[in-house]
Amino acid sequence: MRFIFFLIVLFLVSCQSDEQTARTVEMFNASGDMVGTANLSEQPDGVQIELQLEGLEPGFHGIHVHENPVCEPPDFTSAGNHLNPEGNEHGLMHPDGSHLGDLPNIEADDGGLVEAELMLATATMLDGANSILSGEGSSLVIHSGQDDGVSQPGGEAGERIICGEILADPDAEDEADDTPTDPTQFNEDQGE
Ligand SMILES: [Cu+2]
Repeated sequence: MRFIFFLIVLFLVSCQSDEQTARTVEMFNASGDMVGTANLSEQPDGVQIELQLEGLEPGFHGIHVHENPVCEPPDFTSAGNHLNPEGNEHGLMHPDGSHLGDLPNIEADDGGLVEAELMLATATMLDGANSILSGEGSSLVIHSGQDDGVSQPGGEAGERIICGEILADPDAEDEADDTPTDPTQFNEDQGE
């Protein structure tokens, strides 16, 4: 019994240290509310994304990995363009496509819920030119409308409504949060 307990602990510890190949990303809407999660894990043929979301308009929504790990509501333009290290055209149905960050549309049910399992083909978490954690990282962005799979530059998928930061170093941000507020900075913020 004690040995089994030891195995379980070992398993949990090894999961935690595996941050570079598996990761949970928190997803936020334009009001700053957390509306779900995306579990990322590296597989032989790409990065798998297990998505659970609530509060969407029923129907299809475009979803892409964007190039900056910065989700500033309400418009999330801070996320930048689609992740596209190879300089391709946008769209999974485009003959000269696609962007590394292109994904198939997701569908929200009548209750606004999404439960989907997607594959970001040929991407890796950490290694090589197709890494989604290269530089500072990237972001996962969901749009108000459906991606048509061919229009440039973004499939006419409409506004960005949900965003999650895929940070290269998530611990760095935690440390920043723990730092006491700099009173000088506070004064500067007040002056704006
Ligand atoms: Cu997008």
